[in-house]
Amino acid sequence: MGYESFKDTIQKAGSIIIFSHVNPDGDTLGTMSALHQAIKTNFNKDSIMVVSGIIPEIYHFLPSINEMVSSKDLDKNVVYDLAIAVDIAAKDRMVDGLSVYEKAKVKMNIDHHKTNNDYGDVNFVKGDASSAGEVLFDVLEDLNLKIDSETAKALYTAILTDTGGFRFENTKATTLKKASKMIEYGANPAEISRYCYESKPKPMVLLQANCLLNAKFIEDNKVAYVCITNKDLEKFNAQNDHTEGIVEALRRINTTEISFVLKEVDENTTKASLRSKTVDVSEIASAFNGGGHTFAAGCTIHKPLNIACDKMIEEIKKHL
Ligand SMILES: [Mn+2]
Repeated sequence: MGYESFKDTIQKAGSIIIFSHVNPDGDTLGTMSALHQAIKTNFNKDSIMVVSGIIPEIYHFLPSINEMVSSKDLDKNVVYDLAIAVDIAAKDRMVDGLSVYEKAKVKMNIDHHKTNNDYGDVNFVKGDASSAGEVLFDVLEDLNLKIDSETAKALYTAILTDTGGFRFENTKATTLKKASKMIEYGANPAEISRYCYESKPKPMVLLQANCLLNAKFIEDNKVAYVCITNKDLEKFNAQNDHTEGIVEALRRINTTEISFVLKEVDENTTKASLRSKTVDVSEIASAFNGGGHTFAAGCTIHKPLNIACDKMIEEIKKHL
């Protein structure tokens, strides 16, 4: 893959817009923040950063986070020279930003999901990279572009969070080497870990405790799951992004092979997150037109919560 096209494309662009995926996580936000910073430092150009959904409080420390705008507030008629998607497995995960992305003169795609089908004009997609942040780091390093301390901080956050704190299967020797370089470039690992892992809002912790107490176990405890209603959130004054981490907590149980969390979006829409230790859950998510990675995937099921739950269990049984 030639990285030169990254430089050329950015040099040619007068206006640049960057998109993160819906329900943004540390990778999509960190990579977007890093890219914005790198474009500013290396090309002296500004870029607009677009988010769909709420930015979790724990990521408010990321550089330029206050400059990020909601996809809802975008002027849908503006045609940008260059639109860049970061950490976006499938285009529809840009939600209401998609039309602006589609309209752009050149579309770039920076990602690490193996289900990504190279939907951009210029694609930097590596299915074996730990995170979109790692892909961007490779591009910047290969081109000898400057990675300042702010860029390094954001990239380190992307790698750290998508590897679950350097614990998941996607943590390779090369991943750690790159993280080490980011520390040399100015990222502070203790500070970033404190923000990402030791700064949970109280409603989030209480919601998680409640979900674990109400978790269900089937198939000889191989499958652990919980269904979360909007009422559950209200009870703890929790927000949608506060459900993050529950599916991992269920996988942590020694008998669990597959864990999943279903979250009511509205009366006919349910969001699903899946995790596993051995089974390829991206295949299960694909059955509902979702996607993701082998051990972490997600989808949206256009059914009420209880029906979505039956359908999910039915599908999982085919894969056990
Ligand atoms: Mn990612």
